[in-house]
Amino acid sequence: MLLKKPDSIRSYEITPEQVYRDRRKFMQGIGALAVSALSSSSGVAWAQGVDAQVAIEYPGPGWMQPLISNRLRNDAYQADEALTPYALVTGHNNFYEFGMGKGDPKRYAQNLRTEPWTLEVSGEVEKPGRYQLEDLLKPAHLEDRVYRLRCVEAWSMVIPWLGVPLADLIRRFEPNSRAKYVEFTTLHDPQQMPGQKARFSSIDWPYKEGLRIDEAMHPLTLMAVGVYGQALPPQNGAPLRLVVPWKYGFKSIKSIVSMRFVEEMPASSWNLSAPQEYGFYANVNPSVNHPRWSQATERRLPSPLFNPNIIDTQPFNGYAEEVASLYTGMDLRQWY
Ligand SMILES: Nc1nc2c(c(=O)[nH]1)N[C@H]1C(S)=C(S)[C@@H](COP(=O)(O)O)O[C@H]1N2
Ligand SMILES: [Mo]
Repeated sequence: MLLKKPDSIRSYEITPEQVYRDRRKFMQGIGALAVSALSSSSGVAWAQGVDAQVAIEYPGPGWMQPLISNRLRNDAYQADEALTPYALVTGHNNFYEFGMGKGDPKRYAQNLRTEPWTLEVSGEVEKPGRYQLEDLLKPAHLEDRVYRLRCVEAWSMVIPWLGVPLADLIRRFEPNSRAKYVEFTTLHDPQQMPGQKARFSSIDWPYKEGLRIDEAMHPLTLMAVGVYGQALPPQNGAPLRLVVPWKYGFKSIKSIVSMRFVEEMPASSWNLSAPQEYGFYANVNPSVNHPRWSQATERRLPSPLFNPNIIDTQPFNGYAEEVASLYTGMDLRQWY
């Protein structure tokens, strides 16, 4: 997937030709949105480019606008695959805090208060504290990055995120040598998140996830604040969510309020709820099946019921060249 060396360019420095190429790719994805809205059961129509535009539905807070307009385009992270239409990226979600149906997050998350937003940083760092999202992002550079997202349920999408490399944030907190892992926690607010009130839930709230520090510092690991060139909608984990493209989607924790740097491997929600099914590492791996289904293939959305779009799943979701070396010497069957 790395076509060129990472080479960041400011949006305003892009040549007209690049803009055109970019725009065409973008429009192919967006066109799919317009078409699929009309005929979502057609497997052919969605691939045709239609010059439509994504409405700015989620402008985000005022302070985010200049950051969005000055964002960098990183040529290293553009996919040669059609983008998943905006309507699907923001309408087919897993965010159990708002219900278990794929349409529940969009239906029930719209009133989530995301401004102001505080990130609490604690544990093995020189600069712990309660950081305002605005203060964290202003010195950073937002980037557009197109990544595949592979859910453990065997469906996948191609998503143009907007975010900052997690490593850039972490360096500012100055982790010490005991910081071997990072634990992330989602907002816990049952008033706003009805799923957290459910009496019988597979998850012990709040949702937690974790990464090894070298995974967290890897250049592919992104903290997203937007998608399709605008702010993240609440259903996608506004205002701050992790994106780890070589791992199953459940590692990409949403609406993060805390990062804790620790010495021991932290607990993670899905691992706690079903340890035989969901490991801590959760690297996408077509040769290690889920106990209840195969992981060898995936449904690349949109995937119409009567004309399913089934493709082979790639080791590390196609990012093996970049990340396989993080796991040398590890038995990936044992460390699933
Ligand atoms: N807090 C929280 N984060 C979460 C989830 C969740 O239920 N709660 N679901 C995960 C799963 S299973 C997936 S596949 C991705 C989906 O992200 P998307 O809805 O933006 O596509 O979010 C992940 N992050
Ligand atoms: Mo998922």
